[in-house]
Amino acid sequence: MSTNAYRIAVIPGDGIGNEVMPEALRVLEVIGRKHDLSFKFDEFDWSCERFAKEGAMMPEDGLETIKGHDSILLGAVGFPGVKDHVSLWGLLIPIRRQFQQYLSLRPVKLMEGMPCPLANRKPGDIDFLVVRENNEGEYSDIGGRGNVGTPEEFATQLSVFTKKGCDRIIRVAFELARTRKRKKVTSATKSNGISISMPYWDERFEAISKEYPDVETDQFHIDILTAHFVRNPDWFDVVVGSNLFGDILSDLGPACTGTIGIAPSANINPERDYPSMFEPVHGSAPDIAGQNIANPIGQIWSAAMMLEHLGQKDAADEIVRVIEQVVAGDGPKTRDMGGTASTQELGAAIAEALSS
Ligand code: GGG
Repeated sequence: MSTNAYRIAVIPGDGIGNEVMPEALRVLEVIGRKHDLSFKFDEFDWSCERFAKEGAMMPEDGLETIKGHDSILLGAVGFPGVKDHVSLWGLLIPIRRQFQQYLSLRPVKLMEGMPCPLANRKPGDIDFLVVRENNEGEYSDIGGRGNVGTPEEFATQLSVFTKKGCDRIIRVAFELARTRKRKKVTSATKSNGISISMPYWDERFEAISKEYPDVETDQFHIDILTAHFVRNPDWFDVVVGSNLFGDILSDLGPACTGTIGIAPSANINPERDYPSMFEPVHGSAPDIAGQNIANPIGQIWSAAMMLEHLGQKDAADEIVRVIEQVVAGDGPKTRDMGGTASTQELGAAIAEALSS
């Protein structure tokens, strides 16, 4: 019996989630054998398919069922047939909120061997971390429709920016910047157009930044910030943003490094009162689902982030090192990386490189 035994709730979810998840589990088994870690994977079929059969993405006591697990590994959520807001608010968002996973970490790195769509960029030029607020902001269920069925029909939705919510995410961004070489935090804002919540965000950013005089800061409105991601990705170290801005930036960032297929994310409950959840940034990709051509690296790298959170940093670092080795080499590459390999061929190459 291993001294480090972990119970993992596995939710492959929808679409390509079902294809990339087995590759992450394969890699976890291999790294487990090397580092004396054992895993008990409890798999749950919570998904749009379940919604179609049972009328809900997960059972009523779903969160209670996984509350005691050490971590949650999630694939992707959403599929045609179920409205996107129904699937997201029926599974992913309740887990993030009930388990107080207010910190979303989304690393962005240009790797050797990856076809970069930006001209004249080389590995080292793009290496930053998007810190996304994960529990409030623009993602809210407060609002409604009025004057329905009349010419004055409207919809409203309230964004929520609490002092506690802003301060804790901004503070984590500064703490993380302190652990990095460049020690710089960029704030994503839009305080010219969004005239109440975003000036408040700026105010909290300024207040918290005073606690970290050793960390360089800057801030950009989200529109020009997206342009800078493309034109000047080397400017960034830690980028902190609200729920929506963080979501958008963490798709754009990896796209600038070649493919969103490799992008991992961690939904962290820093207090460890609840399990944290690890998922690739990408969604269920219905356009390619069922073809076994999805890139499994985002899911595998997410599993590595899970190991780091569980205190197994050496094992986590080894997985990331091997991913970089495989991407840089002549081995299999999936279509999004310019190759023709299947999901399983790339997953197997990573697992094999790890075991050798
Ligand atoms: N990997 C989970 C997934 O399916 N993400 C797609 C998505 O649209 N997520 C919404 C969000 O992160 O806010």
